Amino acid sequence: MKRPTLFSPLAAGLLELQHRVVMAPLTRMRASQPGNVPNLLNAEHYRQRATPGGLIIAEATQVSETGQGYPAAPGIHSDAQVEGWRAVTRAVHERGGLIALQLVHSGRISHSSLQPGGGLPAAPSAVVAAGNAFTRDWERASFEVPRALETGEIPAIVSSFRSAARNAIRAGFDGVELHGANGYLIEQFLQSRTNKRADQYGGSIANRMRFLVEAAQAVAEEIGAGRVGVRLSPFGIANDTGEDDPVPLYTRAVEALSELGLAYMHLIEPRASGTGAADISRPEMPSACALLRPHWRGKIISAGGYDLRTAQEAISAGNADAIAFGRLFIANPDLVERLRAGAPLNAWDRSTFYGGTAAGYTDYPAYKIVA
Ligand code: 8OZ
Repeated sequence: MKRPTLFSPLAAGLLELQHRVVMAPLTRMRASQPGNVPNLLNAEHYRQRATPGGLIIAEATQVSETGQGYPAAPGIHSDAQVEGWRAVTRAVHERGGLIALQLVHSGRISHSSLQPGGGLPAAPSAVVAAGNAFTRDWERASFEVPRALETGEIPAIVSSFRSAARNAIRAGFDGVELHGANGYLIEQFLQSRTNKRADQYGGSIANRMRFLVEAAQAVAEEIGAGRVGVRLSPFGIANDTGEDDPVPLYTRAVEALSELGLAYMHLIEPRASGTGAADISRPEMPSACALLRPHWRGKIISAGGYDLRTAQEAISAGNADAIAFGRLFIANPDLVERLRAGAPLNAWDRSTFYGGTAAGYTDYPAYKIVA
């Protein structure tokens, strides 16, 4: 059989891709206020980046009010949000593209100003993150010590992932991705530095991965496993995370998820910081997708600082089935065509990543061949 390239088709569960250049989920903090509602500018941003049979994973979207971690981050828990997202999915589908929604609960990576009633963010344990939150007024403030969730509160959070997935399908998404990476709630449960619980959700690896597996099961049951992906960052350090010994934890978690028959596993390589902060390079770290490939029976999307050459290499080496690009997709609305043509790429402007309007969002130029 001929080896696949970045431009070969791929079936990932029920998602039928015509090429393997995936748009990574990108937090841009541009939802309409009040209510964190996706709008027509957001629809235009995604429309520009849609290609026939190309998969877009839309930005981290909170499953509930308490799941919000950033100002103007969109949600998928209100009817207005479902309506707003409908315009986004319609715009992508009109161009023949596919779009999945990333579902997040931020846990401790939030701020009381973003929480209903100004309450403290909740997390598996009352362990504060180093660093700064974004407040509702776009200020930076030290993270607060989160409130530890009661065991009895956890089923409702699992249900909020389930209802968010149902809403995503109502809004026209082709699938959802659970955000289990970069230090948000699912990863807070997974990792021992943030999970000090003594109940069935803490302690052993089996217990720490319980929340992830329950959320994935609930969502798969709700919308069908073939429409569900999971994103993990086994060697990540974003948002003050980092497991001392990640290999046994992530091997077990990936093996358990593999049983569910999900559409894909999305792994972040330890080359990218994941927080939008400056780039990091940790060449001493192992490749997440190469390491976990033998433990996963479905498709793998790999993300983290790829360019055309390294993406092609990862696909042809068989370490990944598709490659997600983030910053390159921010700066190049026509990234897929540019990669296909080997055309030069626009540079990204970090100063317009978060918040604001069209500048740095929908005004990056497409490539023009100058005759
Ligand atoms: C950058 C800024 C804010 C949020 C992640 C959702 O790290 C994010 C995020 C990234 O996954």
